Amino acid sequence: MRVLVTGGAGFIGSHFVRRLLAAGEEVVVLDKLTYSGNRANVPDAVELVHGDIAEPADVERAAKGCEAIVNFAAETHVDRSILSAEDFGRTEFRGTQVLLEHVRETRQRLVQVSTDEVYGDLEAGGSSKETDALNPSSPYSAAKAAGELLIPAYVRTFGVDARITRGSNTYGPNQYPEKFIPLFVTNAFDGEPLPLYGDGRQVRDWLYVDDHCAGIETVLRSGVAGQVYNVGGDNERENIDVAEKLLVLTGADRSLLRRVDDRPGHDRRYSLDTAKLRGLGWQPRTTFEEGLRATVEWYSENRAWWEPIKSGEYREYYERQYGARLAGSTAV
Ligand code: NAD
Ligand code: TDX
Repeated sequence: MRVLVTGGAGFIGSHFVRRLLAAGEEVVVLDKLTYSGNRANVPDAVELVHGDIAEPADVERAAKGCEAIVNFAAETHVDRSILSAEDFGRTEFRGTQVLLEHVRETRQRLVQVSTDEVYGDLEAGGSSKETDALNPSSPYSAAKAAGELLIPAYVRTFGVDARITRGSNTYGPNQYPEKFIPLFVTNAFDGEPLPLYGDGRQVRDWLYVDDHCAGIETVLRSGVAGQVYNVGGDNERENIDVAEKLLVLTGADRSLLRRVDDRPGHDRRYSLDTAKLRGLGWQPRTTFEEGLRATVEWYSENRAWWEPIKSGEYREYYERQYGARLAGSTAV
């Protein structure tokens, strides 16, 4: 099979590319190389088309000869969507529509990589099922939901073969250091503060990147057109618990952990019911302990990957996001 992986120079997309190559498939990457896209994530043997999923000509050029498209391309950070949401709407809604118009013509299979955040947050107890209503609460998750809603419409109206995955919080090597785990790990290595939002009792369901990719591959190969599949780690943790584990694994001093002002609209808890995907033979295989250890080890051994990232544009973002927060921070 020849597969177009859009957003394949990012975190999860690049792991998916390597997974398909290992399975003997042919891969093409289409990526806009935004701040989080990184050529170094794409294996040399893979053709990288520098372009935008919201541009029909770029999609047509990259998708030529492919049987399927797996769409990872997105603006992916909730905090950035709160600072400025413009690119989120364009890539997610316009970009997904361009991909759908393309497969409407070519009849290629499309897998849309979405997120557990489209369900909105849940009280303690209970998990989101694929049939639950979408109730997003951040500009990021609202954009993801808006793009996703086009999928069933094109399936019903034009009979395209499109499927949706909704993954939970993913972690592992190559994740851009704006997200919680790589931010805390790299800051701990540099002796910089670890900014914990609010009371730190928010719950995320952590999923190792290989397990997320295995779930997407299962949906690509064995899923049913028009269907949605949750991909969760069955691994719900409070942020404070994850932060404490990272302090131990990095050997950092506890005094680095700082309580800062909360994220506006901060979702309290996500939880996924994964029975449907498990019914196709998938299950998460990496324990949180193994996955976190491997992740911390990777960041420790690959400073050359993340040190250049933490300068320039990143520093500007960091100052906007954390400058005032850290100035007013308190001990945890
Ligand atoms: P990432 O930010 O590391 O990668 C996103 C990639 O998309 C980058 O390479 C970027 O250059 C590219 N991109 C952005 N806009 C584009 C455009 N218009 N055209 C082409 N390429 C574009 O993000 P990630 O964490 O790897 O997330 C990948 C996908 O998985 C996203 O759709 C995200 O919503 C979803 N997801 C992520 C998580 C998570 O915890 N990281 C969980 C569930 C779902
Ligand atoms: O500095 C921080 N301090 C902090 O306490 C950061 C960056 C985060 N947090 C908290 C906020 C969340 O409760 O940690 C938790 C995880 O935060 P993020 O890594 O920003 O992830 P989240 O907002 O949960 O969204 C992620 O999971 C779903 C991804 O970024 C999305 O792309 C994905 O769809």
